[in-house]
Amino acid sequence: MNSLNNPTAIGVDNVLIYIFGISALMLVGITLTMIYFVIRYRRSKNPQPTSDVHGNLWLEVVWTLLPTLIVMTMFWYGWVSYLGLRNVPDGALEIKCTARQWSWQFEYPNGRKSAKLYVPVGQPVKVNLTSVDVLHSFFVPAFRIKRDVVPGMESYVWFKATEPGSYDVFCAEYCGVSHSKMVTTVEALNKADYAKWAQPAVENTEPRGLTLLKEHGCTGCHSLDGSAGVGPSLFQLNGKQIEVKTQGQERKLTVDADYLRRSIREPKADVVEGFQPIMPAFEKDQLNEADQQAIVDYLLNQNTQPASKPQKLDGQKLIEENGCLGCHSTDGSRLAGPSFKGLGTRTTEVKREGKEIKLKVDADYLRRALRQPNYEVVDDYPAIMPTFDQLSDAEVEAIVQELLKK
Ligand code: HEC
Ligand code: HEC
Ligand SMILES: [Cu+2]
Repeated sequence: MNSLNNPTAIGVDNVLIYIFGISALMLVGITLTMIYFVIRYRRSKNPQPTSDVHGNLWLEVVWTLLPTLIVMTMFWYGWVSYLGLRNVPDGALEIKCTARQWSWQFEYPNGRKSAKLYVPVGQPVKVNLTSVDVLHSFFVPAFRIKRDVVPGMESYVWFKATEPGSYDVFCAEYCGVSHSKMVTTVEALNKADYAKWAQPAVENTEPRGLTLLKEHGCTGCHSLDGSAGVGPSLFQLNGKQIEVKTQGQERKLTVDADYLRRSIREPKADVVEGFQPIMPAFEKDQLNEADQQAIVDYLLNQNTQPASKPQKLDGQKLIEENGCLGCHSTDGSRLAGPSFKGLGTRTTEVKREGKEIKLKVDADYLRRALRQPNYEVVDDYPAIMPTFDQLSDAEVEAIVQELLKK
């Protein structure tokens, strides 16, 4: 068992010790008294009854009130501790947890996903629980937390890891054949390691010009995606034909580097038709030549598409994150579904619309296996593979390519 030095565990343990302690005391006290009475008042020593009491009000009151009070303190203490498990402290990091047959998936505020629950030491963590299929139960013995995970319902647990380490997570609700494999861990990392983990190796690939646009507040007035704003959108400006007013005269011009440079330093020189001349001039001391040039370059080259996260899809990671390995092994052994080992070169026998057919595994088949798992069901396996609607086409493609290599 792991360290108990964390708030949820301390709360639960104290109640347990209290109730167990009182019970043990009662057991010992009552047993000793009983043994004493059995010996002291045994028949061989006392052949005749020595007293004939029919009632004692005082005694009745004491032995009714005392146990009631003791049981009430147990209730009170348990209730307070239960509230401690339900009331999440301020500043908790919220992580989404999705349970499925037979794996856990955690999603962090920055959109990152993982099969293990990574948390920083010293910060409370609120885990929002949902299930996509059947009833599961999220159980972390080291933190003394356990909560049912119900499809169609949101629930939560919270905990705070106080020491770095790896803590077991179990599913505590029988949820099908591989229920016992539905295990993972909480990985508590110290602050520095967690920051490193949370900021994946993805470098800041954002073009400098875009960063500058945000830093100087240009995006407060200008959209980058063509949508309307206080100022004209900066989307696809290069070579655009626009109408401006120059010294009260309307004229047409084509957007080029000179025009853009002027728009930044002297925005009132050419005022775009349909807009108020409210853009502040950005002088050299605010925006030096190099930065101005970076912005102009960005506006000219980039076609100013909305900054989308550059993301290389990793098939293997997607397979791990989406719980495929809960049902599919990679070493040839049989789990709930067929092993991925050698899948790319396999000929499988499936039932398609009730007919037995043999087919060679290829990209199309794998795509269908993910999108319509019940269309072709592999012989000798139950049709329990879930449909992964939440995967985008690109993600499916990455997984398919990865599976072909297996
Ligand atoms: C307070 C709002 C505001 C801010 C901040 C602002 N602008 Fe503008 N911008 C405007 C308005 C309004 C116009 C249209 C009127 C005009 O041409 O002066 C404009 C026009 C422009 C144009 C010409 C667009 C076209 O379609 O021809 C460019 C280029 C431009 N701004 C770039 C920038 C850059 C770069 C920054 C940041 C360094 C910035 N703006 C900050 C309001 C703003
Ligand atoms: C709940 C268990 C379960 C999960 C989770 C699961 N599968 Fe399956 N999968 C099965 C079963 C059972 C079969 C065989 C029956 C069938 O074809 O529907 C199967 C079949 C397949 C096949 C066809 C295999 C063959 O030998 O022809 C592929 C490919 C596949 N799954 C990929 C995946 C991927 C990728 C994921 C994760 C995104 C995944 N599965 C998640 C249970 C599961
Ligand atoms: Cu489960």
